Amino acid sequence: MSESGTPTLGVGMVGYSFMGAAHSQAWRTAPRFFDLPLSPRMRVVVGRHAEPVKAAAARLGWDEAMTSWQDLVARDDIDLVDVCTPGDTHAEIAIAALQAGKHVLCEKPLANSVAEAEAMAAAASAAAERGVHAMVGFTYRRVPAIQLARRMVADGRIGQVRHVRVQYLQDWLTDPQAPLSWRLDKAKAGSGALGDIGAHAVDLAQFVTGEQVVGVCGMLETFVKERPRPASFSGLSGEAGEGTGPVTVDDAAVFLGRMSGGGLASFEATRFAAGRKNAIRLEINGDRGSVAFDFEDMNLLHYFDAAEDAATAGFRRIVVTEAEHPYIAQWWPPGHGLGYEHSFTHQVVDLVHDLAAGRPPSPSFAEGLAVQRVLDAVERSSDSGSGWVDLA
Ligand code: SOE
Repeated sequence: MSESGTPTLGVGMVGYSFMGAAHSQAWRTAPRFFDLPLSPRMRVVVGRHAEPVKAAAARLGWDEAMTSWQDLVARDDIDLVDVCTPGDTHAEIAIAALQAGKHVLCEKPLANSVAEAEAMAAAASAAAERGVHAMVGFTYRRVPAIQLARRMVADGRIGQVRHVRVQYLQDWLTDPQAPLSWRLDKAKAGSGALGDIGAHAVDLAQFVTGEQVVGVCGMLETFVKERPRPASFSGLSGEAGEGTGPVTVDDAAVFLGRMSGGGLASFEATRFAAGRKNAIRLEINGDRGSVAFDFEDMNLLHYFDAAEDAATAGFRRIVVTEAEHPYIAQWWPPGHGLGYEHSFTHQVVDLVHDLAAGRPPSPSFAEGLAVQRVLDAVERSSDSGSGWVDLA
């Protein structure tokens, strides 16, 4: 029991690089801005190398550092395992934690293959019968403007969905001298832009429309096939070394999709969109209007109402910072805006409420598996060059 009298939720996190830092911020911040029914206790952070993970524990606010996730999942004072590692270890850690009776929050994409994702979804389904729950970390769902877009589509404000257009544009690999990292190694990451940021694009398309992608046709490309090895080891870089090494994943993915409601979708996920830093651009066109969002202006949602008088109609700019908007009342007055890290805090808030209520969190591992199936279909379409791959 915590000092505030609410039951404690003992948390252990595996991995402490970029996602580990974002999740640590969320575990620290959520109870300070939101009234939570459980009090998260940041007990343990796990990493492979003792000294760096000990420094990370001090920097990120964890009580202890360990070097064995197996020992973590065996601890009685751990109620939830937060998996912030590259995709090649998601399945073994999450399944072991669920079988040990620990709730799991697992970073996206759920896994590096459909087979692994199926095993994770099966383990989560079995654990749910014992009141043990799992969530996959598609955090962009928890940007207030995205939540508003979903609500507007669900309320029929744009009518029947005809077009879904999602681009996830980054440019951190545009320079051919940018060094190798674990994200460029298929054995660690499973795929490149497709799984890393294309997974977000697919999940957002399905989340905002409430529909599923039921067929795809796509192509993947690796523009730069050899890169310098990183000069020194880090959690982000992976193994260091001399000379160059192969890039074994895609640099960019471009694919078409058909939505379960009959609409057409187009997706782009690239790390070569020079000048675009983290531009998640989503536009849904319906037969009564449109919504449009760009993460680089993440506090805005643009809305077009086709019923408006043509003489004065046009996209209007909604500043999504009113107390009526999701999560905003706990933060700042109108117009002050939120950032990237807030969606991670919202993820913790929703997860803790679900766990306290005994509700299955969303996105579930089954939803993560559905995204994995789309990614796999895009890879099969690209590899075989055979065009359309049905998912129905
Ligand atoms: C790198 O592309 C990355 O860190 C993704 O892995 C994250 O999911 C995204 O939020 C930001 O970009």
